[in-house]
Amino acid sequence: MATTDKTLDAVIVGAGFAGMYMLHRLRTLGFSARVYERGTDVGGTWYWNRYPGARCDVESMQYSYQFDNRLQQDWTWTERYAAQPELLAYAAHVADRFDLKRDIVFSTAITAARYDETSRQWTVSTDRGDRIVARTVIMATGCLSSTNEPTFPGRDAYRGKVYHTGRWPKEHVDFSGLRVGVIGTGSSAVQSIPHIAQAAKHLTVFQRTANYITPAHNGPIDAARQAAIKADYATLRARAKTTRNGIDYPIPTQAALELSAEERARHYEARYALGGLAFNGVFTDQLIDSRANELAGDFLRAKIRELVKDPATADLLSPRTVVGCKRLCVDTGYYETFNRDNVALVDISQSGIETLTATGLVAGGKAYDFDAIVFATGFDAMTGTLLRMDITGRHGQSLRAAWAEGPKTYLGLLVAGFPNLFLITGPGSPSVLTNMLPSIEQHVEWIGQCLADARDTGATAIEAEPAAQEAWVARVNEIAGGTLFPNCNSWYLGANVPGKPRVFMPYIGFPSYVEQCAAIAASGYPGLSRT
Ligand code: NA7
Repeated sequence: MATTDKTLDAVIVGAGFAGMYMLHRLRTLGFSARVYERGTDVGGTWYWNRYPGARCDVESMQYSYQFDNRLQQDWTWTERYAAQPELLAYAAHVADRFDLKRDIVFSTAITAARYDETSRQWTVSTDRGDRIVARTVIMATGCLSSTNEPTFPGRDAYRGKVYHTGRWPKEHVDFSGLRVGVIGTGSSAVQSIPHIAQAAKHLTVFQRTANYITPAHNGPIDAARQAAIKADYATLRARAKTTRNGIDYPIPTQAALELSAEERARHYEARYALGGLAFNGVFTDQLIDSRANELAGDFLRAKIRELVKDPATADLLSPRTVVGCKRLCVDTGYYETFNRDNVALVDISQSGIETLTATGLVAGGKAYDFDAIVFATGFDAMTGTLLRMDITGRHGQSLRAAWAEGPKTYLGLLVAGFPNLFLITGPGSPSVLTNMLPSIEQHVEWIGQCLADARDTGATAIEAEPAAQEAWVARVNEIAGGTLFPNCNSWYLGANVPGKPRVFMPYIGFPSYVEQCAAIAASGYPGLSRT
């Protein structure tokens, strides 16, 4: 077992976009820091999600760092929505450009972190037996980094190949000539299914819940448009920060229920033509009033009937849930895939997957044989990775115990009882309801400032006060309660993982969140004890 001889100012867990920028920021502020990453390279979510068709659902010109103007001017995106290889290349470029890798330890997972009240330091343990002592631990562990792998009976009996979209192999997976089953119809399935269908001899898709899907309208980025954005990038970046999700889309100004059917249809068509997540905000009442939401659902269901030839399949693909309550999926050719002769859709909403067998699986009492099964079953989102580590704060309290009824944080950044532990895009912050890159940057900059301010005042322990945390958790819930977001079994609520507490985790509203964080920093950090 190796123990590092020097106490670091900070250990950062994860070398995705959050961990990379955190390292750069801390260096700039004069702190010593080291990143630990379980993968063999940088990229985080884009390192693991290599499945065919993996692509960001936020436009490239916006899903990118803005902290360094030369970086955003120099980098050229090729497509409107970047595919996984391009995002990984971007991450590698950033790592090289800022010489980050000399402070990143790869192929090493953090298994535990324990706070010592006397020394006011954390001891962090790795799966390689190392122990690192640091004043601060910063969890840059991502919101979708622990896969959700349902424990179907017979899982060990199955003799074919098994893949999970969130842990896709680095090597090319060749489905040609194979009978393939895909379990799940969320974003990862929606993106990968058209590609798998093209290669496979036959593809069977097992759907528990139909999701709302809008078209990406992806394609090459026009060079003139890219140049125009770069000529005034600051304006686009600033405008994006005024929207609820930190993405520069037209802000809705009218309520669906105030308009005639014809006027509404015009708005829906315009947003559908724009494509992607823009459809979340066609009208001001869409995510607040269920009657308005139902109208948006009617529009999307009509689109499915236009795209899918077989009426029974179109009906099965038509969601009955709240539009936007689960994250909208953004597709290229998903619905059209169900017009192919080699693709079948199986409804498992009633039966679920009953069991895996040596040769396939059983659902709805029927046996299916497969050469390969793809789990597109998502993630133990937002808390999974944090709780899989053994994190122990003051008085020997574990994070698992502190969060037994659901995650509790102050600003999504700090946890009472866990001094000097920071979360980037943690539960209680806007995170997954926003464009992750500006959310990451805002958190990294706030944490850097908070640490620098503590250094200036000589404080060595920074901790959320329990009352401030309680008030924050109540605020997050109150805001969510005023919307339709909690009205379905989404991973925002933890509802996709059996036994997980049902608590709405993200804070809704990027601009008001940023404002509050800035006000707290400017007024001496009320809600935090700094000693
Ligand atoms: P998602 O969106 O959580 O989708 C997972 C899918 O897997 C979804 O259709 C689930 O059905 C299905 N699922 C999960 N567990 C089971 C079981 N036990 N049986 C059958 N089907 C199951 O994950 P993704 O990876 O697609 O996307 C995650 C995010 O990544 C996405 O929101 C984007 O932000 C990018 P359910 O809907 O729960 O009934």
